[in-house]
Amino acid sequence: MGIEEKGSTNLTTDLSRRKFLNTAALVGLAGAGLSTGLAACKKSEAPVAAGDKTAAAGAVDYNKYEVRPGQLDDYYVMSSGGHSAEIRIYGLPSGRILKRVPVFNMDALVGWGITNESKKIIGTKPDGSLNYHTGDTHHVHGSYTDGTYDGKNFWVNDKIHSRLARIRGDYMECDKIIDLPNVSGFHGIFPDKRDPVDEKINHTTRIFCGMEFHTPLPNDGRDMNDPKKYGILFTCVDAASMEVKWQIKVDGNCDLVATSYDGKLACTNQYNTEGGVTYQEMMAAERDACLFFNIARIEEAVKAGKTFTIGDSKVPVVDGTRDANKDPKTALTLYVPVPKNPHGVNITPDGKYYACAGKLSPTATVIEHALVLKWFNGELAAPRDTVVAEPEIGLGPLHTGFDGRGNAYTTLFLDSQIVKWNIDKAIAKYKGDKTVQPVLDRIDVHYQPGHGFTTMGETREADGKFFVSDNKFSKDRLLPVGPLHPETAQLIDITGDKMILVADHSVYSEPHDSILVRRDLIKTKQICSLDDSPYAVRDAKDCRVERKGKNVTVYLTSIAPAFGLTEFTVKRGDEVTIILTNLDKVEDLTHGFAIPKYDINFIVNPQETKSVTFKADKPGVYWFYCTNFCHALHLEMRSRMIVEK
Ligand code: CUK
Ligand code: CUA
Ligand code: CA
Repeated sequence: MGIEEKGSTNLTTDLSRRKFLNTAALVGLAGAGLSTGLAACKKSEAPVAAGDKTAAAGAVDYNKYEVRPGQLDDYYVMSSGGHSAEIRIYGLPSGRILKRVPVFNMDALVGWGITNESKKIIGTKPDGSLNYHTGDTHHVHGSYTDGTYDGKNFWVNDKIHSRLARIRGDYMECDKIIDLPNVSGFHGIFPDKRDPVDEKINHTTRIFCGMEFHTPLPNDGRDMNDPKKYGILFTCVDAASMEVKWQIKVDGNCDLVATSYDGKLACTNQYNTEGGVTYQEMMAAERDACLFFNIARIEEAVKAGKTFTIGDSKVPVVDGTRDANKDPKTALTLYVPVPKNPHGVNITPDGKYYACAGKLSPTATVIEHALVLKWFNGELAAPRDTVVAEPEIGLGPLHTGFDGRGNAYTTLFLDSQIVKWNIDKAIAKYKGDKTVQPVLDRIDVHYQPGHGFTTMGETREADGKFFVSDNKFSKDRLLPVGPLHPETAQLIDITGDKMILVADHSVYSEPHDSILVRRDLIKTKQICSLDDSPYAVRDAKDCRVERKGKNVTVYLTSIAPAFGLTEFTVKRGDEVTIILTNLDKVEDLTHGFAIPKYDINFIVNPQETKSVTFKADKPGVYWFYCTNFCHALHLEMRSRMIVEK
């Protein structure tokens, strides 16, 4: 893969060609007049996005956004898959799907949930079956160094079973999954980012995890009919060891999570400060909260042993409830009131402000980072004094992205729009300047956007090129494929004053959140290492069958177009483990391995080792064969497993 220097993109290197196309296209249209030129087109020739006025004017040069054959995309999109429980990687601006990374789901291509290695990561019951077959991924975030992605790791939550998964950036594979103790509805997640200015450490060390659903603590049958006694925990996980370091018990609930650039604060929006159990109860208060965590103080409290534990868990827990944190000078937490059932909290790329979208209020609340620190120093009278703006932006605001030029882009679920607003203008208006208008532009999206994100927008290097709107409904935008429509991800050019809708991409159900990562920041490896596995079969001559009683181990290799054994024989009732190493070293020379009727199917990449264990309970001849087209003799790449009666 060609990695260009930082900041260099197809869009810039191809500027001259596109200028030419752009001008030519405009000249062509000018001859007939803009409007008649468009009207003369048949509908099939000029698909115009409903409600996209710029496109309707015929002024958009779509060629500009095309990724032509042989060209590479400028950005990786790391996207969650919701209840499909995976992560998807696609390219921008093309929208081409590049990979689906299985995480909490099973996947027959990779063999995720089938190989011993993946089962160990996912977790198994004593009988060897998977702990869980389902998951619900919402938020993918990357590891940071110096306030930007370093490409080393990615993390994603499982909302259903409250698990946290790590993806290694070189192979783009999940390498660790942990359970969060006593957590239900693990929703928001964010790695810390730590500026070298204030901290000796300048890379991600912790992952913060929010708990959305309040339950009895521990949830072992006590207090079930007394929701007032239910509790909520906010969890800190060590990024390197993936061990849970501490938890803090709080009032309300935790929805989305954000972290400051200086490593000092994490925060979460709360929609259920009421502690309600029905949606009506959860909507009772006019204001809920954005809750801030003073990380250094929490870690001091943990160190000082001001902790308790919950149930069987050994994780130290500190008290972050309102009553216990009334004195700002010692408080671990700050509850900033914000209207109403907020959804989404995001920090600006300059690290100065948090934008918390109102959801049931047509506002976004802007909270200043420096003022939160001042509150913790006892220098502010009230939590609301940290709020510096609360612009009205539209109906159903959910998530906000930033362009690095002082503008925010918020998804409006109810309005089906993206609204562009300026943070400084919002602050000036809040201070009393009646002449300023914070809202700069609006664009229709199709339809009901959930998350929206900008290129590099959650880093110091926000470049303000694209906004992607992940819409929850696509309705008429894509070919119908039965009752469940694909979702639309719409690509919006945000380089100018006006947002321009430039593409509709389809996305499998059901993405929630993505990060848009400049391609030079991701450095994958194409060849695995024999050292990755302690069981690697390092030479085709080492292929053999070893028996210890009923336990049989088959050592196997693959070199196109053959497996290292043309056959092996086991007996009915044996417990068989097959260890397969792909000795091919050529990039992209991946083999598959499938055994019919034994439900085994996985791939081995070059120099990779994987294993499976199963009971040989069906006598007969079974051709195990390569499932991944690898060679002119790919179909001939098959050998016999003979199971004797
Ligand atoms: S939540 Cu889905 S649209 Cu899980 Cu990030 Cu807001
Ligand atoms: Cu090996 Cu196909
Ligand atoms: Ca509420």
